[in-house]
Amino acid sequence: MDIQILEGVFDANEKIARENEVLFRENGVLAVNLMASPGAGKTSLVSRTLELLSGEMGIGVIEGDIASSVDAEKIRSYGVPVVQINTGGACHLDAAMIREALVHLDLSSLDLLIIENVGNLVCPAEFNLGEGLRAMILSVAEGHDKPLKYPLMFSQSHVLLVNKVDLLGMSDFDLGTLQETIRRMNPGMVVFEVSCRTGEGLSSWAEWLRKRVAEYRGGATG
Ligand SMILES: Nc1nc2c(ncn2[C@@H]2O[C@H](COP(=O)(O)OP(=O)(O)O)[C@@H](O)[C@H]2O)c(=O)[nH]1
Ligand SMILES: [Mg+2]
Ligand SMILES: [Zn+2]
Repeated sequence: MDIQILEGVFDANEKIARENEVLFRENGVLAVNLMASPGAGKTSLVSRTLELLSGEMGIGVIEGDIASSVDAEKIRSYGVPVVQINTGGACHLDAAMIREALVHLDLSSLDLLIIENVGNLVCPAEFNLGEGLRAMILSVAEGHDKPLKYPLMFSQSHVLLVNKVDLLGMSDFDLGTLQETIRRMNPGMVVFEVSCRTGEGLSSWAEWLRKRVAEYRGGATG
């Protein structure tokens, strides 16, 4: 694609993203764009978050995948509204896909919408979906150097979950080095060290997210 066509694609996406954002605002729904590489633990984190928060607020989930509905079926077992998007080959979600998915959700009954993006550390960061919060996961198995190799996603996300900390003793992943890199690239980024396997660190994440939802709805801050 030449540069002009590419700019056209991004402009069109931005326009729809802003429309999505207005819908989220009007309905008081904090939309979280959850990004990570394949296997980092996105679906596991969505499941754990539902266990911790779905009893106290309305949560909906959009599952983005290139193919299949495996993840959506897992999430559906939690009894929350789930919409599957199959991108048919595309390696990221875009704002138009979200707009279509929103037709199938009753936004007025939701406080939080978690969007599991397609597993990919590159282009999901380039497509605004209209979300209120960009969250990403880096798992211990991927190595602590990934922010240097995929700077856009790490510098644009508001929150980073370092997942699979139960595996720290089995790898050369260095949390100190990662923290140092993040401080340089994105000093405002909030970092949680978690394990979706053992549950470690997840109550702090849930507590933080609860505050963000309340803030978005114009309630409590802090
Ligand atoms: N050891 C360990 N495995 C995990 C953890 N979180 C997820 N997994 C496993 O990692 C694999 C990929 O997880 P999944 O949630 O499907 O990742 P996704 O592709 O990013 O949605 C699965 O086998 C999970 O059971 C964790 O904290 N520790
Ligand atoms: Mg998944
Ligand atoms: Zn892509």
